[in-house]
Amino acid sequence: LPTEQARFSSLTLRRAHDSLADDVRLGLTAADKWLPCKYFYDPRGMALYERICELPEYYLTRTETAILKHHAADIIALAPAPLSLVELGSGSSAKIRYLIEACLARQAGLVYYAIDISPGALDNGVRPLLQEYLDLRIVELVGEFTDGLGYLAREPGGPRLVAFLGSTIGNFTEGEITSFLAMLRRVLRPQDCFLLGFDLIKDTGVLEAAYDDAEGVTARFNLNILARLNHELDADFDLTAFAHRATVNVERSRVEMHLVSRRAQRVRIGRLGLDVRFRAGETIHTENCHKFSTAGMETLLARHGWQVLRRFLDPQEQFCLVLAS
Ligand code: AVI
Repeated sequence: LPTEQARFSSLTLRRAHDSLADDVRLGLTAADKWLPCKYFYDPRGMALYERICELPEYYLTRTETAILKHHAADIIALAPAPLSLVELGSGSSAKIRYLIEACLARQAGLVYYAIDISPGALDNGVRPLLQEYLDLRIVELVGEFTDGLGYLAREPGGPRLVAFLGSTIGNFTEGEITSFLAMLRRVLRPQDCFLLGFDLIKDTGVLEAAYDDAEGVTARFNLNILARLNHELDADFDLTAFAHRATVNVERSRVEMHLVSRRAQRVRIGRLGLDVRFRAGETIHTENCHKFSTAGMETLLARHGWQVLRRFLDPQEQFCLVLAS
């Protein structure tokens, strides 16, 4: 049998050009201050996010994993064989393992492509799967989703199931969802399938707890973006002078995360040569986490040429996975 090393390969398609400095200048000089949520995920932010996924209040990861555990075989049965798996974003071995097992139950070997912007995102996540599944090959594609999928579209090979899990789509703006779904449609081939995980609209109290946990991990995750600006842009944010706030915006079906300035203050961002003033109570809007109805998401998918094959929910109808072709 090929060794683990021989069953793993990594290909860098394009390095992400970091626009942190430009984005921070744009966001913190705006009338309503904001920062893009993609900057949460430096190594410390990634570790905090992993802890969030295990919090009792944060039902999303646990629920999606349970749906996959129960329905992986049903999902794979609806997709053509033999299949390859593609995952957009860094993988959690707990989730993808169920899809891998369901594939390997009906075909001899499997290639799993993991597309991620940060190299090594897989290292402590899915790489150990190679030890467990001897017929598994992993190909890491380092780059943007578009580049990774574009690369796969030009490669020969059979049908693929592209998984976009974790309700990451909920962190996109409406415009980003539109261009993402249109891009997917362009680069996937007629036989390919798309498996999308998204969080469902629910009771405000449940959402508030999920995004403002008792242990304060989400607060540290939110504040970490300021620590990152201190390190990378030579800023002097006093982290104790900002508070985490998560509010539910019912009209827009989303949780909004903010950092609230506890007092009037001025922050220097050395690398930008910029002073930013805050009024007491003024906020930096750091993230939106959209929640959807099944009908709403299916309408969005249909608008971009996706036909829903089946939806899979947990018994409490908290989270949904949709398989589309
Ligand atoms: C990554 N993403 C799906 C998470 C979410 O729930 O929107 C990010 C997160 N923000 C606060 N807690 C978790």
